[in-house]
Amino acid sequence: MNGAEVAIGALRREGVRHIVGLPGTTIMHLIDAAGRSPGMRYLSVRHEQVAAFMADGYARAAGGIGVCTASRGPGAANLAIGVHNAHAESIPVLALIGQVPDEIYYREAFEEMDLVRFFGPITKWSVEIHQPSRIAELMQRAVRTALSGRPGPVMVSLPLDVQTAEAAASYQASARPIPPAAPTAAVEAALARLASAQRPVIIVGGGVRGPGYSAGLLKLAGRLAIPVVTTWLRKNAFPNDSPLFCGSLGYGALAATEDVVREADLVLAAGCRFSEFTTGRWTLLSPGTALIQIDIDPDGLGRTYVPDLGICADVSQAAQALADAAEEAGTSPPPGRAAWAAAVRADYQQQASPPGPAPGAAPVSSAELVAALRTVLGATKATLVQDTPSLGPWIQRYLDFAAPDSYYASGGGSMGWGFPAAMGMQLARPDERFITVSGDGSFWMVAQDLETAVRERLPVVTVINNNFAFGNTRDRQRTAHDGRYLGVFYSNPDFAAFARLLGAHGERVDSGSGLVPALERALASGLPAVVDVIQDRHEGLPPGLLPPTAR
Ligand SMILES: Cc1ncc(C[n+]2csc(CCOP(=O)(O)OP(=O)(O)O)c2C)c(N)n1
Ligand SMILES: [Mg+2]
Repeated sequence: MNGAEVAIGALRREGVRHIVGLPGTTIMHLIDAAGRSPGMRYLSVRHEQVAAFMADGYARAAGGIGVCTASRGPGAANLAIGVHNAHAESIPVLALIGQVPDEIYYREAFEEMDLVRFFGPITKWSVEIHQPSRIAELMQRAVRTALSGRPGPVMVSLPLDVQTAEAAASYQASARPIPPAAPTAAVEAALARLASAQRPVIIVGGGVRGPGYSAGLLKLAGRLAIPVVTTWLRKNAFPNDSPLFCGSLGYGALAATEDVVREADLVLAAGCRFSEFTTGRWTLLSPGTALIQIDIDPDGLGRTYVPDLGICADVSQAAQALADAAEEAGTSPPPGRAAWAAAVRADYQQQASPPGPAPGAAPVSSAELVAALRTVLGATKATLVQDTPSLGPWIQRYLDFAAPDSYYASGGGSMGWGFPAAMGMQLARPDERFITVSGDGSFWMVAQDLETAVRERLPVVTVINNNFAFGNTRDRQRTAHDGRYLGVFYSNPDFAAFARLLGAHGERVDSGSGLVPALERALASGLPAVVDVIQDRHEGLPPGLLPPTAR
């Protein structure tokens, strides 16, 4: 076998069945080996950022690793945005990159680039393999590293002559480490505090990983009548129809959601890293609020808020242990807590009822768009993938997700993540439907890959909230630069016609009443589809909300 075949064989042994990339001299052997590997599907995209975002979406929806590939230099640089985003979001992505042959390295060879240094700060591990005999070992370790503990992206660079060299297929067993469990003493101490607190709250974050909801968290919150909020963009980490759910924190959070944390005497942080947005720049927790923090990563414990009790454990396991201990001990909430929790939820529900569409304000208002999405998602059980900046807070506030794994959003900040991520999710869950919502600026960064969606039969429905503007940045100029608009308005092509030109389904919607039928037709077409929703140039955030830090 050659090195490329050994590398692909190692990925196969780790369960990888999809590789997304864009060809280039230094990865042709890898692509060839993938094509000849039974059950392995290789797909080319039209820009490497799309490959990385697809791998990210695949990883999220499959609950495993997503693999993307690119050639050295320019290909690698194009891939980097998606690797950065995966790093910011702890998503297990493997970036497999071809490198100039070792025999000509360090001479500024064509497209030569120090890949290990370039990717070092944006990966969990960055490695270049120089010995053909070590390919299997290091590839398998790369997969384990990406998936274990706090997950994250890994970059593996394979010089061309290492790929073509004779190599030994010395694979290892595919074992995953058993995640750490909460020690009994910690469980008992945490339970005692949770049982006696007056106004406790659980903050659930991305450390609680699917598929499915955490049964332990559901049982714990229910048994002890503890309100639950989620971190920014993780609204689907807890069922939104639970009588204990009180919204999601972060940019655009409702006051009722923030208040339940501000007024808490005890916070249980379950897989929550206390990000800048979730905590409103670290202003959310009140002095004197006691903190129990559970995190799989010891480095995450106390990084920003120092807990009174820090437990290094798998979050779902620890929650289950707490719930079981409460059951065994017959622990019940103190008198009055259930009534208080119900009142907190009622407050939240009142604020979460969406405002009516602003009459005549725009061709299609964001309120109308959110209402249409609610109708269509409810009827079709499609999964929502949120890309868009300005519509994000509308979704966060006014759309509920009651089924597990039915909503994904990215807090890494990369425009253009949504559509490719949804394509990756579609690869992972081919029998389900995915609707992605993108800003027009964001969609146009990745629009060329509608061709990929058509070619590879990935029937993602993309809804564009088309305000002919970088709306989020426009709002900064409105609020922080006295309305001196520069570089934020532009024209767009007819996105629906563009979609049809590529063989996709395309529709333009310029009235609120046209939304639901258009979305239904887009789903029924069975094709990749674009629904271009025309909005006012100034349509954007919910009333009164400013972009973060633009005040
Ligand atoms: C790759 C990238 N470039 C720039 C930014 C900065 N940025 C954040 S939001 C935004 C505008 C987004 O415009 P659009 O996608 O049309 O969404 P809208 O706010 O108009 O709904 C920009 C430029 C970013 N987040 N990511
Ligand atoms: Mg826009």
